[in-house]
Amino acid sequence: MSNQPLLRIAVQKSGRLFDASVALLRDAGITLSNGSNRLLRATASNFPLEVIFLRDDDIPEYVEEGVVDAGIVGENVVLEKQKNVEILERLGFGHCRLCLALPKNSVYESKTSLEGLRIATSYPRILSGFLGKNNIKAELHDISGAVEITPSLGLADAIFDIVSTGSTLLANGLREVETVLESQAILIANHKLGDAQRDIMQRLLFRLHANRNAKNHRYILLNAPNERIDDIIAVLPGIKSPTILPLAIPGWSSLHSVVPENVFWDVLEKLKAAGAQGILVVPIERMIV
Ligand code: PRT
Ligand code: ZN
Repeated sequence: MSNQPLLRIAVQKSGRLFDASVALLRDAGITLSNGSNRLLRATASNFPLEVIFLRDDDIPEYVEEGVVDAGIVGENVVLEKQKNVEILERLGFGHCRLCLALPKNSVYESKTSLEGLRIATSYPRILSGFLGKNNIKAELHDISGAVEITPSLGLADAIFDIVSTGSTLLANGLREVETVLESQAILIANHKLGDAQRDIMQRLLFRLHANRNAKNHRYILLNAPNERIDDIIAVLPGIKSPTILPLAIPGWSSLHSVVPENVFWDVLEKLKAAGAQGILVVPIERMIV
């Protein structure tokens, strides 16, 4: 290897975030070619990046200490570890929430119902913060796994744990009573990145933003009689203004525009009502705004 500067990024070695983290880099045009130590690290062949595979619990500390420059990890882990790292980006995968749950037949009226309970969790710091903020005193049991079964074993009255679909709670006869934190995978970085690493990070972020914008938008093409163009433009929330091209048939035009994904069904209905015909909606590969 040359001694060209590299950005070292930590990714979960195996587990729920692994596939999406690797896909995020791949979609940013980064090809990972595994070196000799293939289980621990991989270097990119076409971008100055080295990926170090770690347990997610270790990532915040490694980033804080500068062993790696950056990391992809759940926000829940970053907040629990209380490491001093910079949060650069929410990545849109690994969504979950940290919730308090009680046996389904127990009484729960408000947060004060938690007073004096034994609560089992792997997230004692986040839980203490929540209880402290609400002036609730409870007995915390710090448990590293299988938190959901502790109430049925008589070890706890409540749990504080990660929930995604809620089926694990249901299977253990528990019900969610409070959501304390909404979490997703985030990109974190060391506070004191060198100039070269910061530049590489900017290039990576540029690519991630181009992909995210593309995913959040659709390209719309439609035909319309010229006299309807003003009405149609009025319902198009385009990035700037739509492109208008004449059709071979006199008096008709083709309009092209970019529409946010979350509103495009509404926009389609309005376009049709405004006289648009032959509407095409296509995905966008990359989008730089
Ligand atoms: O080995 P390593 O330490 O790296 O991994 P890990 O076992 O600590 O973590 P892992 O791979 O389970 O999760 C990594 C991250 O994924 C978490 O820190 C969260 O940010 C995120 N995430 C998203 C989840 C879930 N969804 C999730 N559902 N983490 C855990 N769960 C658990 C949940 O606690 C429950 O026990 O999955 C189970 C199923 O959830 P339900 O609600 O869908 O039934
Ligand atoms: Zn872990």
